[in-house]
Amino acid sequence: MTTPFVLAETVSAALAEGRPVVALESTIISHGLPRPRNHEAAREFERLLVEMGVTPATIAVLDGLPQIGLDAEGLRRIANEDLAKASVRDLPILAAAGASGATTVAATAHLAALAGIRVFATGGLGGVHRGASDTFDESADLSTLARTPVTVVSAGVKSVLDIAATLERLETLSVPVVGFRTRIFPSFWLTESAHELDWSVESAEQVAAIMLSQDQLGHRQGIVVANPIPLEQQWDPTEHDRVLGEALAAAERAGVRGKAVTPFLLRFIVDASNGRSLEVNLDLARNNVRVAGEIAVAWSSRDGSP
Ligand code: PSU
Ligand code: MN
Repeated sequence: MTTPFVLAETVSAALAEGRPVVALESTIISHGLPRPRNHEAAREFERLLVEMGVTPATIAVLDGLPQIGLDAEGLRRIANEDLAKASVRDLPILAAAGASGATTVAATAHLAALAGIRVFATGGLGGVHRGASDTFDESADLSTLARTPVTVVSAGVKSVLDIAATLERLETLSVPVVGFRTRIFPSFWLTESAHELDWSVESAEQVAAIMLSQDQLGHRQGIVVANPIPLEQQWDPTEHDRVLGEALAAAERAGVRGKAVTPFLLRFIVDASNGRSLEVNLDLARNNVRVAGEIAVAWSSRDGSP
């Protein structure tokens, strides 16, 4: 049987030789960041990894084929074409239609795991939306992590979501959540949320040890590594609260539903903050890429590595 995806040469060589690889998502590029900064960001995230000796694998579906690792033209396409936002359930539909899509955390993690990539960097994880008890709006990122053995480094979840409910769901789904050098769950643009974590790690090696132990225990879940933006880089909390309130009210007024909700809120917030939220978003994503790189290095040099 042929593989249902295309593995870039660089990625297949790194995987075959047991060298570190980090998966990167494309929805953040296509739907989470404005042009042209999104294209710069896509290239920068890859460059940061290469500088660490880690092979980047940006994932997207192009013309029906899931691509694990994009070339320069692929990065240009995800940044500049109006691609569908693709979660896990959309993958077979895009494949059958020969269509293209930017993959969410869920779809990226799924494809990464299929290719044997264990570490993934993103900005923020999807989660339970506010008002979910009425709308049932909970990101497939959560249910996917319950059955996908990929370690996702994020700055927590956006404060547009219901953070408490998101953490409860991760508990129910048996997805471990560890703070990276913190016991407080971050809230994306802000270093802290109001929520404490049970566990924290101090090093990438500790994360690799948890991954190994998960494998030995026969667990098939992913791991959420919550990596807060440093305090001096966070968004001003007062400004954050004001813009967040405006964004939620605007989404309500516009009646946005389904997968349009997250991109709507992100775009509104970038505009209403005069771009400040964008700079913070880029800073936290860079931090996550670096930590994911360290974890991938620790994972590839772990004891008992095949
Ligand atoms: N958080 C961000 N930027 C993003 C996303 C989340 O800060 O671009 C994207 C990710 O791709 C995530 C998706 O997987 O939004 C979640 O969308 P939904 O809530 O529709 O599942
Ligand atoms: Mn949703």
